[in-house]
Amino acid sequence: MSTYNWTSIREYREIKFEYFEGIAKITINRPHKRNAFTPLTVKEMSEAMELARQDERVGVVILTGEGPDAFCSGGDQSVRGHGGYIGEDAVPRLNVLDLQMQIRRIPKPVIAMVAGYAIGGGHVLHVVCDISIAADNARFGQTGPKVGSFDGGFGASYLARVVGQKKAREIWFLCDQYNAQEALDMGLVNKVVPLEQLEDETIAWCRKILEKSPIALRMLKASFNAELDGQAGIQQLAGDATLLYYLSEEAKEGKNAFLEKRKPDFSQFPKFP
Ligand code: S0N
Repeated sequence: MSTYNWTSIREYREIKFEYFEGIAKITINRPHKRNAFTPLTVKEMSEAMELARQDERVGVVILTGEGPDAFCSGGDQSVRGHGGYIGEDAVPRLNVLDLQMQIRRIPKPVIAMVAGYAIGGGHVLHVVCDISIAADNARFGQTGPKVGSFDGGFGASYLARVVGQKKAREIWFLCDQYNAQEALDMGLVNKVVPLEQLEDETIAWCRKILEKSPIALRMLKASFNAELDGQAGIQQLAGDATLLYYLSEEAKEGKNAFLEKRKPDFSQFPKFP
C-alpha cells in the first residue's frame, strides 16, 4: 500500500497510470498472473508511456508491477499463439518490442521499481529501463530457451552491455534465477532495499533526478543510447541538438528574416572555435 498521494491520470483495464509531484507511475496490474503481459497490457503501457512523454509536468517515469510478488513475468503464455500473443482482435503480436523502443526513446529517465519476479520479457523490460531499484525479494532471469522463445534484440545485446558477454550468455543459456544481491553484484540493478522501503527509495531517486536540468538529462539519455542504437540513436541525439538550436537567437534570426521577407543577418553571431 503506497503512502504517496498518487492520482489516476487515466483508467485502464490491465495497468494503473498515476501521477505524483512530477512523477508518472505505470503499474502492470495483473498480480494473479505475476503481472504477465497480454497485447492489451502492452497497448495500455504504450499509450501511458506516450502520455507521460507528452506531459510537461512529468520529469521521470516509474515502471512497476502490482503487489510484492512480481514486477512482470513476461508474455502471458496462455494467450501465446501462432506468431505472437493473441489479443481480443485475434491478431498475433509481439508489441512489447515497440514498448522497449519507447522506454529507450522517451527523453526522460525511466526507473524500474522491482519487487518479486522480473522474468522473461518482464526481465527485459527492467533491463531497458534507465535505472532499476530492487526490493530484497526480487528475482531476475530469462526463460526463453525453456519455454520456446528468445529476445535477440535489447534482451540479448543490451543485456550484454549491462552485465558483460559471458554473464549475458549464462543468463540466457542456463535460464537460472538470480536474487537481488546477485543482480546488484553483476551491475544488473542500481540498488537493493528491503521490500517495505522500495517505494520510498524509488521516490527519493526520482526527487534527486527531478532537481536536475531536464535538458541535460535528456541529452545524457540520448548520448548513452546513441552508440548502441546506430542511425536511430544518432537521429535522436541530432534531434535534440536541433531542439537546442531552435532555442538560440541565431536560429530565430533565420525564421524571423523569412517571415519579415528580409535577408538574414547571421554576422552578429559568434563563430566558436
Ligand atoms: C514468474 C514465476 C517464476 C513465478 O513463480 P510462482 O511464484 O511459483 O508463481 P506461479 O504459481 O508459477 O504463477 C502464479 C500464477 O501466475 C501464472 N503465470 C505466471 N507467469 C505467467 C506467464 N508468463 N504467463 C501466463 N501465466 C503466468 C501461473 O500460471 C499461475 O497461475 P495459476 O495460479 O492459474 O496456475 C513463474 O510463474 C514463471 O516461471 N512464469 C513463466 C515465466 C515465463 O516463462 N515467461 C515468458 C517468457 N517469455 C517472454 O516473456 C517472451 C516475451 C515476448 O513477448 C517476446 C519478446 C521479444 C521476442 C520474442 C518474444 C517471445 O514471446 O517469443
